[in-house]
Amino acid sequence: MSRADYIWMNGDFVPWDEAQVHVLTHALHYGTGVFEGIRAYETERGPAIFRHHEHLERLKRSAALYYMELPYQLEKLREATHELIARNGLRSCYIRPLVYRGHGPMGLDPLSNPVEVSIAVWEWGAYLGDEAKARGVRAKVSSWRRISPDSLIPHAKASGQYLNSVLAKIEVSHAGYEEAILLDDHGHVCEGTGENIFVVMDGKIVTPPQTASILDGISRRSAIKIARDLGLEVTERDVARAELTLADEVFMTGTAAELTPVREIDDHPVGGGEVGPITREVQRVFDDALCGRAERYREWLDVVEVPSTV
Ligand code: PPE
Repeated sequence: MSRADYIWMNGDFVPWDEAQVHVLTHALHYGTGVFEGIRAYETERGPAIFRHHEHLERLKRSAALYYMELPYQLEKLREATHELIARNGLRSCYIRPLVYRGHGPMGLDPLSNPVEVSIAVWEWGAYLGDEAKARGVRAKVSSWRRISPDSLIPHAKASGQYLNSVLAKIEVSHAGYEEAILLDDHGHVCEGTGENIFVVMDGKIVTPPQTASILDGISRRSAIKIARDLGLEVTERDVARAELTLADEVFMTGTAAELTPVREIDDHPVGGGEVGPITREVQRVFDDALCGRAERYREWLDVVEVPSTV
């Protein structure tokens, strides 16, 4: 992992190696944290954060679902992120805000533990491997089901919930695949360990709905908007497992993975095993939007203003 010089912790810019917590931090024991994954890209106008506001809003909502009130206004977190990118001299980076229950009383009632906030930034290259975006990944349906809304909150991006993704990821990587696809508790297709999923059939795009235990991905929303703007039909409906292998094309979206094609699922080549034309087209516009090359989606970019104090 590449490092940066500073991490923002509870209002201060702390040197990377000094950004530490106590071993009795509540979130370390019980997973009581929520986080975001955001990316900034180098654009003509400087580093620009993709859909920053939407990510910060989701962070606040995730925190609220676990009864945590953010001790900072979102605008303050936005400014801190700008300054952090500038202080670290980064042109493009991954951004990881984390809101978590800190050191305080032990036990499952977290309500008197402090709510702490940190933001880290670092350069993070191809998430699913160097060839993933160009050629697609090999995926396998995991034996683990995605967390159910009966016991957790699929819509919250909460630290503890990621044990589910961790199990699925370990399972498929031991089996030699690059990514896992999880089914929901009804056996419908849900999503990847860190990506939403789309299938293309007969020229139309289908993706699992909000009720299928997905995370409401911001890249997902962007891909849906882009595809519709391209004149493509996008339907949100339950997807049967078999449709994954019957599909002409499959792709995944996520902040870390961006738009990544899937070329094989459960040892079946998807379509002809080559990246299909609809995936290519949506991916092309998506990448243009990320890097500020698409005029139409400029409003999605929060250009980093370097504060005069840096
Ligand atoms: N589902 C899950 C479970 C998920 O973690 C992500 C993002 C998505 C869907 C896509 O959401 P969005 O990024 O808003 O389009 N996963 C983040 C964490 C990855 C990690 O390894 O950590 C990410 O992509 O940043």
